[in-house]
Amino acid sequence: MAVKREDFFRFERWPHMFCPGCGLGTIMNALYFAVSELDLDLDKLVMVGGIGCTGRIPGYLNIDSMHVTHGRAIPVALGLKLANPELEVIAIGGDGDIAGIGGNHLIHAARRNIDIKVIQVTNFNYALTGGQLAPTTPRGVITTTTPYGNQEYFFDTAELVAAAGANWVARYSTHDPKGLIMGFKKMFSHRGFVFVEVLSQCPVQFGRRNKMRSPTEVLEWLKSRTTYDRKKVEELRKKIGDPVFLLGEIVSRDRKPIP
Ligand SMILES: Cc1ncc(C[n+]2csc(CCOP(=O)(O)OP(=O)(O)O)c2C)c(N)n1
Ligand code: SF4
Repeated sequence: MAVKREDFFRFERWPHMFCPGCGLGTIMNALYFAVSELDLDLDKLVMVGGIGCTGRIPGYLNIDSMHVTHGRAIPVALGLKLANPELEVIAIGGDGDIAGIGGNHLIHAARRNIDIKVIQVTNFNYALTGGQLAPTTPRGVITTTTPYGNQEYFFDTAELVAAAGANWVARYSTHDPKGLIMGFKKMFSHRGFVFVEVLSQCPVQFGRRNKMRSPTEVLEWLKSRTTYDRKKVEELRKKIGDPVFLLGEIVSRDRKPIP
């Protein structure tokens, strides 16, 4: 490992605020393995987090970072990139942050093919504020604002961003940490607008309201509803109904990025 763990994490800020069994720890760790194995220059890496459990991640990393208002991580990341194109800028946030309140920034940054990376952690609810409905909440799911089950259809954010024009879009899940590390490594090899959606377990706000009382039950749920094989998506959907998610690379283009 080229980058040492103690150089990547701000251990002085430990213990972190994530609940036991939360997928965000797996995601931070996978990011560490990717950065370390690629031996990336930490002085060139910048991360912008929005508001939410996910948005706290940059604060635990020993790189320059910004904690900005809810939904606005992408425009701030864009400003950083325009000010210094040498930087590798990553915006990170929850599904509410990136696809909900920040959804318009997301689709237009993808359309413009801005040279930044966005990581959306999809835990199917607004976790930090108590488990409300998100645009990614599947139908039938119980949240604090849908106590009788969600009636609405959900965004497949990765497909949305692919359609909006991003250069590289992929999706991974915390039930497969090795796949996630590989995905983060690939993410750094692409330029232009790069979007990685990570399906993740929120056992506290999402799991326990939906008869999944332990983190492993949510991980099993994720495993049962995902496949890396595009041909199997429809087959699986017919068998168990939505949500079903394709994992791995969803789109790969080589359009000239801005800036
Ligand atoms: C403008 C604004 N609206 C609402 C909020 C309240 N708020 C804080 S975090 C959040 C949602 C968190 O959910 P998500 O973005 O999915 O992140 P998670 O906590 O699930 O990681 C909301 C609605 C806020 N801080 N600012
Ligand atoms: S509320 Fe959910 S997403 Fe937030 S730290 Fe706890 S388990 Fe993780």
